[in-house]
Amino acid sequence: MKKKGFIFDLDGVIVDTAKYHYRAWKKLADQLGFKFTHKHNELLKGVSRKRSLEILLAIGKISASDEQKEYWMHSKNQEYLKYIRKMTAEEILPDVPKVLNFLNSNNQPIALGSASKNAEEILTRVGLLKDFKTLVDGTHVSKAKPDPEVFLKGAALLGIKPQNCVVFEDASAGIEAAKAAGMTAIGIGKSSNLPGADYVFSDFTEISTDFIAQL
Ligand code: B16
Ligand code: MG
Repeated sequence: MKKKGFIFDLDGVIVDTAKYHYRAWKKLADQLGFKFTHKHNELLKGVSRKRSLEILLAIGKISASDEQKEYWMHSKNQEYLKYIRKMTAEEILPDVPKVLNFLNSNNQPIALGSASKNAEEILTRVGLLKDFKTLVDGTHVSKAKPDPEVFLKGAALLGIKPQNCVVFEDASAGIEAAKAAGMTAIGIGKSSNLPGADYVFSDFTEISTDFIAQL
């Protein structure tokens, strides 16, 4: 198998942390006195914490000082961490270990490319940290997806040219970022939500190792 770089998004690809983000943001919305629905939560997928708060406050038609926003982001994250700290390997999405093991046993380097500042904690909790050669997360990037920064940094750290990298993403902004980086973009989810992806699968159970080997 030809050497390539493989870059995985975290939330929606490796684990489903969107439900925990939802509960934590909903608690804040409840305190602020407005409704925050599952449909609203879709708008926050793949988006940074700061941008998520801005979207949430726009839904509630609330304006606030930067200091107040910092405080709300901190308290939301404290609430989110309560859920994260209870995560186990059982929450890894189906067949993700199959793909990671296949890549590692074929000496294909793997990076994480996530917007989350909690990425290392999550991978540690579910026992997958050892599978990654490098992590690029929300603590390392200044420009959020759809900017390609997160994936270009991942490629550089893997020492693989962007055109030889493959990205797995569940968010449309992430697919856009991967394509802007000149990479092969594999969407995980519904093709109607992931325009521009080179391939789309509903989850890793649909991705065979033969398919990965011929990429
Ligand atoms: P945190 P990903 C993203 O993860 C989530 O999809 C998004 O909903 C969240 O706001 C963002 O991480 C930041 O997360 O508050 O933990 O820094 O999909 O890029 O892996
Ligand atoms: Mg995601």
